[in-house]
Amino acid sequence: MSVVGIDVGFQNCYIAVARSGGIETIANDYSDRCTPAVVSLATKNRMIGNAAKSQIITNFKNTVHGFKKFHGRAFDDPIVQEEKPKLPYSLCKLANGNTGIKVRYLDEDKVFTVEQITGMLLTKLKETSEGALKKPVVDCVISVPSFFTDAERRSVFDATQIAGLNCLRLINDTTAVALAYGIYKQDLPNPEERPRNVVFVDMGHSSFQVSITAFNKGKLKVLATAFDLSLGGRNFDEALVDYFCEEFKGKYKINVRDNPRALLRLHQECEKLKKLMSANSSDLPLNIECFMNDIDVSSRMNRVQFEEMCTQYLRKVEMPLKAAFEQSKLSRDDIYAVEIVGGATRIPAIKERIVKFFCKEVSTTLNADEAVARGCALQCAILSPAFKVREFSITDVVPFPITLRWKSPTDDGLGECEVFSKNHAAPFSKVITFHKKEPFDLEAFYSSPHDLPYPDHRIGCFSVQNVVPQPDGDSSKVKVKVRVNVHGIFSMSSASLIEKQKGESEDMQIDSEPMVQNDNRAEEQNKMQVDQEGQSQGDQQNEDNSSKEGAAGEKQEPAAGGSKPKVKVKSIDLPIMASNIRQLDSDVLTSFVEYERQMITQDKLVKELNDAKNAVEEYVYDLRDKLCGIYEKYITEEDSSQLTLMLEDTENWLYEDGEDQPKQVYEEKLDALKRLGQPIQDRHREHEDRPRAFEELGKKL
Ligand code: ATP
Ligand code: K
Ligand code: MG
Repeated sequence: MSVVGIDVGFQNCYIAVARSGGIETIANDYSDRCTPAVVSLATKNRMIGNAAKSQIITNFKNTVHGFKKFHGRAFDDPIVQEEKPKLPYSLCKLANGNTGIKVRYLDEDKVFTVEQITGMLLTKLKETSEGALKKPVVDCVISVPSFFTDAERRSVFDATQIAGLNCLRLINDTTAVALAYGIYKQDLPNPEERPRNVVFVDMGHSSFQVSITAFNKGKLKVLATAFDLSLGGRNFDEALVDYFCEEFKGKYKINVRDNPRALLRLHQECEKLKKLMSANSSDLPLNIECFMNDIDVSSRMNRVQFEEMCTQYLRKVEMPLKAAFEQSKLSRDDIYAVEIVGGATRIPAIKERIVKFFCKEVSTTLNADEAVARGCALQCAILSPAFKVREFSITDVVPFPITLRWKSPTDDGLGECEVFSKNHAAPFSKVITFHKKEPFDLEAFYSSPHDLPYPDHRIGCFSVQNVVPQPDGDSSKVKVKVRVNVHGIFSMSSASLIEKQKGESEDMQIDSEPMVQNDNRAEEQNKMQVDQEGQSQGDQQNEDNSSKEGAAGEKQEPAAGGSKPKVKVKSIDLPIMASNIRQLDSDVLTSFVEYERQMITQDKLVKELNDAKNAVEEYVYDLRDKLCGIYEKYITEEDSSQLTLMLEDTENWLYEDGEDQPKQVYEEKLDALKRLGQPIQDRHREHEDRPRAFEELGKKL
């Protein structure tokens, strides 16, 4: 079983794996630990990651980046509409209202969903992990922003399935960081002592997240989270881009915004400049040759100027810090450390704002780029039965409160109740008891739409079916189990009807008010989950178990009043029909899985073809070099010039008729060349080996 953690960032992805030596981040085929979140579609294949990043300017219409915010969002969603004009590629509205990404692929117009694009990215990350671990990778833990709602989480989860991954947990970015921080700490306070409270601040390319977490030996508990989902490193790039666009309008009479390629180049240069300014407070140059209309442009910028033009963004840093701090109900003295991660926290002015708010120096003990991925891998190791890690329990929070509303067709007992309050512990299950005579609907939604960074507060509708009255005509007791699962997704895991047994009626509570209970069994599971004894605690498994338990039919239940003898009750499992849940339909998902496989095969074929072609080219260059070098003595001058001519012909052919041939043609070409080259190589080797053989013979004698 593989142990892999993946940080899927808006701009940068990192992979960490568990190997015998511990958790380490791994490099991709470009020897880079960072894989850009970019997918480029082309006429013959796809390029993903570093290869795709180099296509951002040359193939801008078909190179997709900055798509993380489209997860779970409709085309008309304000966030999608806000992103749209900034993108060099096109979006469209899908039949179901979702966001489609329009590109040209294999010489056809194609529309991909965001799940498919993230699926492609995950395919690449999966392959990179497989390359490092030298075995298939399926199980993994993937990070999502703590503010992702159900729809967004479900969408990312669908993407993991398209890539053929088994995601054991979608973990919140800042919780992964907290785990990476805490698990190796030997000096955490004992469980009965006052916890160590640490603030984690993560500013990435697109968003800003804060969490406050309490640590004791062997456990962490998230106290509060806050965020600004429109504050990140890219705002600072954009500020520079705006500035230079304006400047160049006057200085060079060019309108950069009319030229997508120039604009993309300016973006890249501004990002570089921004990074340089983090380390350097002096005046720095910006030079771009042949920028547009054959004009070279140049300008200068310094940190003071930069900070001045970014005040509107710098001002926004404080708010989430304050929100998390207030929710945590801690005082500044209660805070042990403020740990910062994420690329954009390297901007000195951002650090200053954080220091100023907490009146405390910030700590950078974690690797700012890799901490999220490392935390994901640690969580995966904890969940994996194959891996031994220190026990460490994680209690996360529900970021947005969730309410259930119920109604049945004839019953006027319409009502609602908040089942999960803000910052309620998660994962967590609750059992709600209803008294009903007929099937009824439960509608789940986020309670406070104004605090929700999502335009629709509905989560889904769950119909509890097959509910019937008791034989005596009374209402039946129906127990419904609701859960915020390990991925932070709301689910209704089971419903059962408790059949009244003779003589028990007095004990039944027959009012229409439902009763909400924390599910003991679920808490037990929750504990098990947090206690992590090195067993697989995948949520799926928990839910499977609980439904099996439910299906056992008869079980002991204490009668109301406690002191009375236990009565036997019969519980009947009820089917639940879920609707209006924002996730891919299963047949659509299946077709996407299949299509992804086809595209993987296609990419592999193209790669093999390119490899075969490159092999011919390499052989030509190599042999030609050697003919005037080490092989010179082993071939007649006449044969050599004839062969050199042939090599030249082959080289020309590669650029002309041989440009685009089937793999077999290149293989045959290479074989033909080898038939001529091999005898020379053999003569050379024989000659080289001879003295060595004599030497060895000499040693033996
Ligand atoms: P998100 O968390 O929003 O999904 P991400 O995880 O891809 O995004 P990170 O990799 O944490 O983001 O950070 C990338 C951002 O950090 C970019 O805006 C990048 O320009 C910025 N950045 C990286 N290094 C520096 C630096 N030295 N100075 C300033 N900014 C930097
Ligand atoms: K990242
Ligand atoms: Mg990030």
